[in-house]
Amino acid sequence: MLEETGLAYESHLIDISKNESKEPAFVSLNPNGCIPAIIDPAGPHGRPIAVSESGAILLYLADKTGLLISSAPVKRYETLTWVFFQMSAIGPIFGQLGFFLRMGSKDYEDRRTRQRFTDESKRLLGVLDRQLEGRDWIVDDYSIADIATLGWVNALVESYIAGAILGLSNYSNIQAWLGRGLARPAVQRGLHIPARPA
Ligand SMILES: N[C@@H](CCC(=O)N[C@@H](CS)C(=O)NCC(=O)O)C(=O)O
Repeated sequence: MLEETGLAYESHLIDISKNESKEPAFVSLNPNGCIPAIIDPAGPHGRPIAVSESGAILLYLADKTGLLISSAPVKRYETLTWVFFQMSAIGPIFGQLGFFLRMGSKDYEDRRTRQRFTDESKRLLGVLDRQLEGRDWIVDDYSIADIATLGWVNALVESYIAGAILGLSNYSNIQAWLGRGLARPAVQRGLHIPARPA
């Protein structure tokens, strides 16, 4: 989002595997101790503001710049619907799938949990695929709904290696949308910011 809007910013690497998001300095930005969080030194009334929860951050930056969300009420709420769909469903379910497939798989022998999150992830992919039928982007023009969602779908493939398990190639609208999203220069830059240690 920061790359798309062209806003000046400084990035900070927070290593959640070392619990850095649970340290007091970070928790002062997000009481829930989860990345991402931002501080805008030039917030409303010229005062600094901390914003956490990626949906709130995206909306904050969209409102600040007047970019990536329509100002027309119907399109604005349609965009927010899909942002909330990511926050309430895609993010939590894909995140749990990733946990049970990769990070936590050795600690959980019962495969029913993994199956549950696989099935639910497929259902959610179906919802997204149907929304993308006949559209380049989730709500007509590229928006914060796409930015919110692209990262999670990309993580299914790149981080969780779940493309085959989920039959991702069957969701042709998602495949095309993901390709369009990843072809955006701002997305390509953003995927590598902040740089990870080798
Ligand atoms: N709904 C939150 C989810 C944030 C979230 O789950 N962040 C994870 C990484 S993807 C995290 O910081 N986990 C650290 C932890 O749980 O210790 C958002 O969209 O910002």
